[in-house]
Amino acid sequence: MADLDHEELTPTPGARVGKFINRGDVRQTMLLGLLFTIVFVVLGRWVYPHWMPTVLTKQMQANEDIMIWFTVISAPIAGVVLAIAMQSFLHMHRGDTPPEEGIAIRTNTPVVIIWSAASVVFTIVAIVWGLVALNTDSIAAATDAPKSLIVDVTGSQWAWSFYYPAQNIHTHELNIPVNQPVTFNVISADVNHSFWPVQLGVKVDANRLVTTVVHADPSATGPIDVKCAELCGLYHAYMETSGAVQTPADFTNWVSSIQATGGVQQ
Ligand SMILES: [Cu+2]
Repeated sequence: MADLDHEELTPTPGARVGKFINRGDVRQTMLLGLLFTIVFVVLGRWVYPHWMPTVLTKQMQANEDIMIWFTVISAPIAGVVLAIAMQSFLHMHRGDTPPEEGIAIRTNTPVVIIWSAASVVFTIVAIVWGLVALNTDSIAAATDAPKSLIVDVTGSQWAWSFYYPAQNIHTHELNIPVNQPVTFNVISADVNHSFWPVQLGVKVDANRLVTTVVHADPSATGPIDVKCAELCGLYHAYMETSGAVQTPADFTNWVSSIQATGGVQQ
């Protein structure tokens, strides 16, 4: 071991990296890492999206895109970590005799530099991506504001209620027409809640005395699940309702049917 120690102390990082990469177990781990990476990329890009909620708005599409691409970007990290874990598990020490001590591991400057630079790049990509998405959304919301359908949303322990000012109807179902931007003015009647119409891809706090505003652009028809995403008391988990993104004709019929019964949904 004395010789090895002496050899490892020699400051020749290039030669050490070469020797390291030529080791059988290291090559095996890299190969496993590559295989796992491919598996995670295939799962993240083509399998997981089938388990995500239906995309009914541009916002939900953006959310799912970011989840898919971040899964793909992080696949090599998960792949290499799993490969190292698998390699350690398969070659774990068996028996009574303790194994010989391994060679000393010291800082490897090229690895530290590559790793730090890669982390910085990933972080900048995430920040810029988020800021661009936020900005695009704000611009779209401002442009769409005049033609938006307005829905006033009230959270209370433990139900959601909706008021459509232009239609003058009160409902407990959230129906909206496709291809028309919608603006939700969200408030709470009591404690803090969080308004989460899952398939619309938006989620915003419902606070008492302060109205929060959120926009969505429905691009497809389909059912909506509305949930509360802020622990708000005993029946928080049951604070749910449903609704749908409908065709404009279906929406108009639905509005008329409620107006016909005095403007309050039964
Ligand atoms: Cu809640």
